[in-house]
Amino acid sequence: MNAEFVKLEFDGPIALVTIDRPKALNALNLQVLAELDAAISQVTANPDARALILTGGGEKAFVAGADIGEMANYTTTQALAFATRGHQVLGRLEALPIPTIAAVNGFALGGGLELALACDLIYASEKAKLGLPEVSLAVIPGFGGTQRLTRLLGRARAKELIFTGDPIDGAKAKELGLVLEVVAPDALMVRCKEVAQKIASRGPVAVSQAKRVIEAGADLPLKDANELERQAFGLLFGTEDQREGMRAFVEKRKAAFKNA
Ligand code: DAK
Repeated sequence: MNAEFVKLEFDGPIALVTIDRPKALNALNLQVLAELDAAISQVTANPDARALILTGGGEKAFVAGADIGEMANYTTTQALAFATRGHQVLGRLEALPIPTIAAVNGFALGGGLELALACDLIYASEKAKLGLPEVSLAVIPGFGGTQRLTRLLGRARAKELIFTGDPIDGAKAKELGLVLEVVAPDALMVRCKEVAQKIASRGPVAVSQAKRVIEAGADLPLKDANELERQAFGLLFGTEDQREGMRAFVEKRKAAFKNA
């Protein structure tokens, strides 16, 4: 991939995306968003990808936010266009049919935390600092942070983080349920790859249907959400992988799934 700030590598079934602009602590400008968008397209086009890990390049940051220098002189129209672009790209990341994991290896502030929030699972290093400090700059989160954080933590906790703008460390983020685990910096990628590999070993159609019904069901009344689950459960019995998974169990061997 010919990109300056976003690297994409495939390690077997795992897509590893690195926002790599360490001189600006991986801040998101329009170019980074465009390159991230292109990386998402490449992952979408790879039928062998089963999980995606997103992290930040360099030693200090996951992503320290939207690029403040680029935004500083935006007009209202430009700000709206920037927010539209951010929502579009993060929305595409969120809508990937494979699970996505944010490996938060340092600062995840503003747009950086919003990017992590668009992933399915968040793991953090002991060096991580997470927050939505936008009100310190007299703006509000513009890439979905007010909504995704509120859905994840509830209104009061999201309001405290957003109104104060104070960053929190990994331990506090874990206590709140924002991150799943906090591990030593050296162990972060190992842990994320372990989780990704495990997910990749499961029935791919089932994993992606599980993601779909969890996401789509979250915005529906329980009765309608359960109906989504019921339909997906039934449809999975029309897949080759369901036959293989259950036959392998009965035959006491490892299943060989085909994503079919
Ligand atoms: N943007 C641009 N450059 C950044 C940056 C950012 N968000 N964060 C850091 N950098 C740059 C610094 O300017 C510095 O560049 P040089 O001076 O070396 O050229 C370099 O990265 C290293 O940063 P520091 O020297 O500051 O490093 P420290 O270790 O001292 O401090 C820090 C690290 C993360 C505490 C500090 O850099 C910091 O406070 N950064 C800003 C964090 C922040 O406020 N993040 C939120 C950004 S606002 C919207 C759309 C989107 C958004 C809002 C509205 N609409 C369109 C409505 C989203 C907003 C945000 O994300």
